[in-house]
Amino acid sequence: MPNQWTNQEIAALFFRIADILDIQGEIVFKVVAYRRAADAIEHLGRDVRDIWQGDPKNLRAIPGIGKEISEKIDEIIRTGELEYYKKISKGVPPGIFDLLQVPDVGPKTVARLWQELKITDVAKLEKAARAGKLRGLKGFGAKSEEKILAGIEQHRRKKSSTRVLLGVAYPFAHSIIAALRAACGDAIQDIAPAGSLRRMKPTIGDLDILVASDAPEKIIDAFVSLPIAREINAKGSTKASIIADNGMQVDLRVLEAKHWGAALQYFTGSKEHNVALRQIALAQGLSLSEWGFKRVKDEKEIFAPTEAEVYEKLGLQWIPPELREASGELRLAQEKRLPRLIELADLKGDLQWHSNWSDGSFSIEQMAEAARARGLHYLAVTDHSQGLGIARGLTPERLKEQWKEIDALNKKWNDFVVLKSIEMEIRADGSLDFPDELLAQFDMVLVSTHSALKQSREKITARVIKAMQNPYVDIYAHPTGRLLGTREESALDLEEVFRVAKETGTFVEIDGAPERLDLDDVRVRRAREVGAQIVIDSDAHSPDGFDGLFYGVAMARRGGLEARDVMNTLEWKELKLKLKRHKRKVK
Ligand code: DGT
Ligand code: CA
Ligand code: CA
Ligand code: ZN
Repeated sequence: MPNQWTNQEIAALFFRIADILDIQGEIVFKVVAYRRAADAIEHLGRDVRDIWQGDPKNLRAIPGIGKEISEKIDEIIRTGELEYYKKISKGVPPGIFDLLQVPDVGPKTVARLWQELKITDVAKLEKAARAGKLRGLKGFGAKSEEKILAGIEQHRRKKSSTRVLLGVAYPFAHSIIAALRAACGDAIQDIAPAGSLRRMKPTIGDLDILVASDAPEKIIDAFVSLPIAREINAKGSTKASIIADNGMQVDLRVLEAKHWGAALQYFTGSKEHNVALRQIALAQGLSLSEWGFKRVKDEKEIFAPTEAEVYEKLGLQWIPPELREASGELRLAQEKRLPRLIELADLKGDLQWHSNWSDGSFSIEQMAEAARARGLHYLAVTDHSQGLGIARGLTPERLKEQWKEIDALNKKWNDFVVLKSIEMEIRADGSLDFPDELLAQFDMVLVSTHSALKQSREKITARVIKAMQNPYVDIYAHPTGRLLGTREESALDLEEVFRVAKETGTFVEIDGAPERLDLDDVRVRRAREVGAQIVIDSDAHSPDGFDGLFYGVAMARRGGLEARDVMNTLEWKELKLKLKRHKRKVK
């Protein structure tokens, strides 16, 4: 067992304990307590050890963590093990947890399959269902066997398919929507993406598209006939599922307009958000499903044609999809205190992108004109510094040539300015690529790490902090260094980084490049709580790359940021006054 357990690992262990207790028929209260604790740790945004500080009592400050669980966390941190888990997991076959992932197979079913039929993994379940052996169980028939087999199929697909970057899935979903609109015209009353795509998660499992229409067959036929449809998984009268030529699964549902609001709400998720929302409805005597509300006392149906009506009926503010991750948004909506989330149009400039002076493919002028056409007012050029040889990093000599080009270009506009910046490598030992006297001549300086990312937590944290303490270092970019699907986060102590960012006046960045999206929602939230100032950049290497601003804004929205929380919503002349180099001069 690792003795440097991450929050994610501790959360996973608690989810597992909850599953075991659930299967064993433990009292609901206890199961819920472990799930709540797991959820709290997962969304903490800072290392649980920072709160622990050697005393389990400190952990009780975390909502959802009481005495019993705080002591378990303490044991995990101190010993790297948990006796309680060893005890309750004894004799539980590991395949059981996989069984729980099959749609329509809940803990009670798992317990019965295990005890009565000795079914302990998905393969055995499939065999039994095919052989018609499940109908021996009370309450099971041929229909449930079919349902379980379909569920196993779905589970397999989900497990084998890799998740797709938001930056790929988003334009793809919208191209499908455009194609359906073109093919079906007026038959479509409403159409929208739902699921994780609408919530703007950094990666997407499958696409979920909803259509309101009175002609479902027409829509379904058009959908399965799209040129991008490589395979048809399922085709019914109101829903269909395909595998597209890029490998993505796309689920389409057609429904009547009167169900639109409830369906859009339901299929947007997240599942956890929906579970909590249904509880709120029940407490008001209403049952909520994808079809609408039903009054519990007399079964009267109440439709919600728009999504806003679903929330309104429950006395809640409408919740932007990006916030629907069951991380406190429902309480804020009840108290009418939801943030006014930042929008793309709030950004005035971009502080990280690359030209053909380093690893970009376009000239500074081409990039600047593209950004200006998108409505931006300034751009800070951040080609790589010499330390990054593979990216044709700039030497001081080439830098001076680049500055001449920038000065000349700036004569061209009176509504747009190109600023001199750099993406400077923080070397493995924490030293910087350029001396202070050169750094002082930039408009601003952005630093990052691309090498020696496997350093220990102590080493990499000290290295980054040293850079942030430099008076000419203004922004720390893509903090964790993650590359989605290919590179894990570094071991960096982000809590410490945010603290030092606040103390030194260094900004931390949300990098909008689809493969980075670093910081993510949980970290964004924490950065703001600690008081670090945040910027959103595209990290573009071509004009299309400025779309990164849109994805970066999505992460900021998921983290609950408002425009005022993001420094590059300011015009350059205001932003300039916030840079530490300028603040010092003014004092
Ligand atoms: P993904 O596809 O893995 O990126 O994530 P989602 O969130 O798109 O998940 P998906 O495609 O399985 O389901 C779409 C939405 O449908 C999900 O966000 C919430 C809703 N949903 C699906 N299954 C359940 C469920 O068992 N219970 C509840 N309450 N909602 C569900
Ligand atoms: Ca989905
Ligand atoms: Ca789906
Ligand atoms: Zn970079």
